[in-house]
Amino acid sequence: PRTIRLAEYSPPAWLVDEVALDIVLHPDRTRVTARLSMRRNPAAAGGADDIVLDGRGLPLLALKVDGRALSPGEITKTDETLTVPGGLVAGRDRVSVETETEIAPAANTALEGLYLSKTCYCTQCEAHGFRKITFYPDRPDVLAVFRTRITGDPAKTPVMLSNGNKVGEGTLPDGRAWVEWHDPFPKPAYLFALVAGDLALVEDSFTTMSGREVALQIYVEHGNEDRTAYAMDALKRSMRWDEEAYGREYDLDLFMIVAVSDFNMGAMENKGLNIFNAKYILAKPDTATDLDYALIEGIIAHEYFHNWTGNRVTCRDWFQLCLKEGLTVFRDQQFSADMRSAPVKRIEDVRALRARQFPEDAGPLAHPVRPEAYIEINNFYTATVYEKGSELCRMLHLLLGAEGFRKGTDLYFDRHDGEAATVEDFIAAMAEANGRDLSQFARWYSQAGTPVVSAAGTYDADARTYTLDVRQTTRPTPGQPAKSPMHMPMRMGLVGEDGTPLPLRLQGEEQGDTPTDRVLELTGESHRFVFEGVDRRPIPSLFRGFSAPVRLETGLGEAEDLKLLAADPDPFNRWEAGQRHGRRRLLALMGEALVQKPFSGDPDFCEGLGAVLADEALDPAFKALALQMPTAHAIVQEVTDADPDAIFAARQALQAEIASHLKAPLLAAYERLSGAGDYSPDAADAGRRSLRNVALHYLSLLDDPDCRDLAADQFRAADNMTDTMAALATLTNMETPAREEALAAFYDRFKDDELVLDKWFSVQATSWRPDALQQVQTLTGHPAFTMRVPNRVYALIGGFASGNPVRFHGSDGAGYRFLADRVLMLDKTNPMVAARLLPALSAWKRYEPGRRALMKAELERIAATEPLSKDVYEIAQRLLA
Ligand code: HT7
Ligand code: ZN
Repeated sequence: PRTIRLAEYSPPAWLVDEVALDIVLHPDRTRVTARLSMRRNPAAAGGADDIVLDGRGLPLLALKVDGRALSPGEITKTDETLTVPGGLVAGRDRVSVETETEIAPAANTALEGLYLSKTCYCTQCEAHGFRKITFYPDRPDVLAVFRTRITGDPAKTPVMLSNGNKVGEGTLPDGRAWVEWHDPFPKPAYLFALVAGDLALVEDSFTTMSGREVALQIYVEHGNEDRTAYAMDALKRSMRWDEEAYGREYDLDLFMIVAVSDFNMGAMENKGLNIFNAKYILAKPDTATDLDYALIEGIIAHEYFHNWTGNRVTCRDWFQLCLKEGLTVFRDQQFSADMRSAPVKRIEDVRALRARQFPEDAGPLAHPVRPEAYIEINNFYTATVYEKGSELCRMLHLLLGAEGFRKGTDLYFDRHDGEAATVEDFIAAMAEANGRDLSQFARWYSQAGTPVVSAAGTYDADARTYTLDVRQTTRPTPGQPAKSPMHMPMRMGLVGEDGTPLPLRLQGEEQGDTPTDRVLELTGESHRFVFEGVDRRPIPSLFRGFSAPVRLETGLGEAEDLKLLAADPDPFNRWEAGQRHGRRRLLALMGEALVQKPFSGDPDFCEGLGAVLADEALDPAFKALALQMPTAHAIVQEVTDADPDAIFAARQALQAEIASHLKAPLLAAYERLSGAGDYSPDAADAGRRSLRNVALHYLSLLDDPDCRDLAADQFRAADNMTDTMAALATLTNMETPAREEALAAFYDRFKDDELVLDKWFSVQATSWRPDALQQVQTLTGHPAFTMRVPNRVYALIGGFASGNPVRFHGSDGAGYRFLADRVLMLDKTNPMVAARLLPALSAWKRYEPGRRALMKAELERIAATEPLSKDVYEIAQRLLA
């Protein structure tokens, strides 16, 4: 397969001003006629003036250039492109190119291009789906105005949607219906969308800041109308927030969202017609968990925010993906922080970053936020591009301040509205709007790997000074052996033993209003900061709020971490200190097991956690996070020759110790938090449920008559899906007849609800019982299981491979074999989803020799298989390199 390189970018020789699509729907023979009004690109290098259209696996039924039909001998056609030689259009600056082709949506199992989700036609064009629909220069730097006519059987597709505004509709003499849509905003083909089916409509409206009325429409399967209220509300809040926070107003008179059951990813920001995985739209209390609600809110916001960051200003090429994704993730994180608790949201985001992006940056799949080469762009919709991309925006926000950041985005939108931009354009706008030099900062986009920052402090009681030395290094990553220092903000404070904030006056600064929390900028390999007027030995609280995406070696000991856990005024670092100590404990327990010592205890840590639990001033959602110990995945990142059984045993021991030490307060909290009254998905109620369910988790680890029936009782009494699932997950791990009863009752109640059934599959996939793999294998034969629906695959296969750190890694390698078999099976029908399962093996080099060899063997087996999609081939190669 061919490698595409950023360095080889060249502008298109021909642009498209307007495209008229005529699509006549049929499951096996959809006719697509496309008339492109093309113009020579004045910015192109010249010479290469062939007209090259992408078209993947499309038959060419007819081709006209300026009205003249061309014969096959006059053009060049491959399975990927159609080329009209420049000689045929010599001397002409504008040409019209008309093609006709035929496609089979019902046979499209890859879910890219035009496909059928059940009986509903829908599209997914990012990144390269449009070329599976018609011949077109399918690249994001070609922006055109689209006019789309759709014809279909009104009995089967009474709803026919595309981007923009509906400008006409009618009925043909043979009874078929047609509609015509016109999108006045020039856009790249990846933002094209079409939906046609028998769908129910839920309507609302929004008045923009300039007083325009926008019709809001959510289309769902009939029967799901009562599950759209939260999504609609989240949409209206997103629209208002973007006006208030960024001055961005919606630009069309209609905004549509469609929920579909079959979708490879979460959602898609097509202009004026967002298409969503139904999982991120549909919610009511008895079917959706608090996490589902939070994801719906965040993803609705994310796709809506793309209207400016991605659509109005789009990307020049796919290497610039972080330009729209990183910035849009940052905006959706800011939105959710404003809607909910900002510290809790920050902790959750950092947890996700560490769980998904840090391993990526530390392993064979490491790549810069702006990659420089790819074989299959679908493989680069990664945590690095999205989540680390967002962290880079967050650092700019901190370095420039909220106002400076806003000045930068204003300039970026003013300058590039209607254009396809680059990361350089974004950085230039930020730098110029603020009079700052961001050239070193830009390195974050091109240098992969997570910097390690180590800190060491010394206190001089006589001089009342505290000297802080910090040093940064970044380990080599694939293709980047040597690293340079990064420009990063370090938000920090110094606190006394009881958490008292101490003044932060650097040597040479004037006395006066001294802050107790400030941002220092690191640019070199090492820095020394000398703080004066420090009247007692401080504990440094560094990278508050996780102010830069680094691994921090604090140099702090147990006692200091326990003090920060008790009293750091920065909530993020308070949580962080607890996690650091939890990790320390887990590593110690693993060490004890290795030399066959009985597990030691740590009553001080348990007391520290108990104090957090008892603190009336703390948000329950924060307490829930603070009480959870580092995950097994996190520990794998910390050790060499990881042994999943040892990690599991240490985690169970540590949690059991915490549970037995805190049994009384956990039970009291469990009782106190048992919510009465109507369910609300808001952050406060969700936080209380979260803490109660953490308590349930701990208490269920105890072999104690007071706790034994809690999960089964909760399962029976629950009136919302959050509590139901927490109880079911707990029961699924247990050896009790209540387990089978609960699983059967759940299935019976929800067997016709596909989104809830996914939860039933995934809860069994993630069970830590020794027979989990066997259960998963059995479930692949369940009548409700299918490899054709991505959500189901992610729930069962993905749940097992990525969400079951102990049983997936069984020492006989059966888990790895199972995953590889499923990846190979899926590769034949849906390569994108197949490739997204593979990173479950990406940390293979971190495991002990036995597992390492077994994982490697499965990767080699995959890599040696023929034929293999580009998607799976590329990931397997990179994992083995
Ligand atoms: N921009 C969207 C990405 C996406 C996608 C990419 C490749 C294949 C299928 C896809 N579905 C959605 C979603 C987003 O980040 O907003
Ligand atoms: Zn996005």
